Amino acid sequence: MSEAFHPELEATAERIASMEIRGAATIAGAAAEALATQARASDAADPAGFRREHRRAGRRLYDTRPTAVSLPNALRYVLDRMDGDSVAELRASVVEAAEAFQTRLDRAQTDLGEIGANRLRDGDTVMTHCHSTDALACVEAAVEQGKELSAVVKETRPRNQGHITAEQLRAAGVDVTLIVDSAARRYLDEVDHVLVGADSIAADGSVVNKIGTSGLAVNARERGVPIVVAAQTIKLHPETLTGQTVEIEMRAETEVVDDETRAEIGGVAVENPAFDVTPPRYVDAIVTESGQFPPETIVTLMRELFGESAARPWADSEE
Ligand code: RI2
Repeated sequence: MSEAFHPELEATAERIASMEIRGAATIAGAAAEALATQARASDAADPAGFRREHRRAGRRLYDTRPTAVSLPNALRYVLDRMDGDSVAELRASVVEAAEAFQTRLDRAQTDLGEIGANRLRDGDTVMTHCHSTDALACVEAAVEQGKELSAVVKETRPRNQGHITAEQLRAAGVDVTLIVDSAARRYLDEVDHVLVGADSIAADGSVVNKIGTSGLAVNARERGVPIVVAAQTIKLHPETLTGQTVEIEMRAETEVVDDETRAEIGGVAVENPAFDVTPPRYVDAIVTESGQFPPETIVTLMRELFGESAARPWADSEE
């Protein structure tokens, strides 16, 4: 099986691309686990073959979705720790790094939740967009502290991840009202916070999150409602430190209109960008496991964590 992808790694890659596995933190954990599966089953003949196989496996995972930086950051974490003089040592290093990554991920979300919960007062109402486990962790921690909360949940077209948020908040004991995306401004006067997650955060504090976040933030600012972004530090995009931009994923038009509707409408273009960019001036705070930050200061944390360089330990496409 040397140099081939393990069927489970291939399945994980396909499930990330199809969004069966979705959400930036969940994708990161799944990618790290897939590398561990590849390592456990590897029959590479020598250390060089093992390294090549895992750099290629990293590339397979990297190519699934372009926007959430948690995916390449997970690959960096595991592949940078691939170390040893024998296949057995290399295998152990990859498995150990993947396990450590998952532990850090879980701990970061718990710590972030505690910090985010401090912003929420008993009786507050939050407005959410899409489904973010980091954002949910803040609400769940506040509920555990005994605070009673309500939520206005945007359905989040085209894939309606707001339904997942509605279900999970309801299960946590939150009073939930589901609205269509275009009703958001009407309800902003009734909420105390806009609370969203992030797929990537750029060095200038721009927040890349589910399409519709930037319009919501502009409207919330106009209404005087604070915009809080819950994002653990694996959402910080190190390549933006050197001026690179974050690629916005364009998804299939079939997510927006089915074939029948498409035929009825006739010859129009359909575009389906999955994410947008909210400029830092519309964001009040970024809540991470290391504390909460005004967006303009996030670059300091990013430098501390990543230095000035962001290596790409996965294989180049021609390898
Ligand atoms: P957590 C999601 O993207 C949403 O944009 C959400 O805000 C973000 O990932 C972060 O999710 P998608 O995978 O890591 O649904 O907070 O396209 O769970």
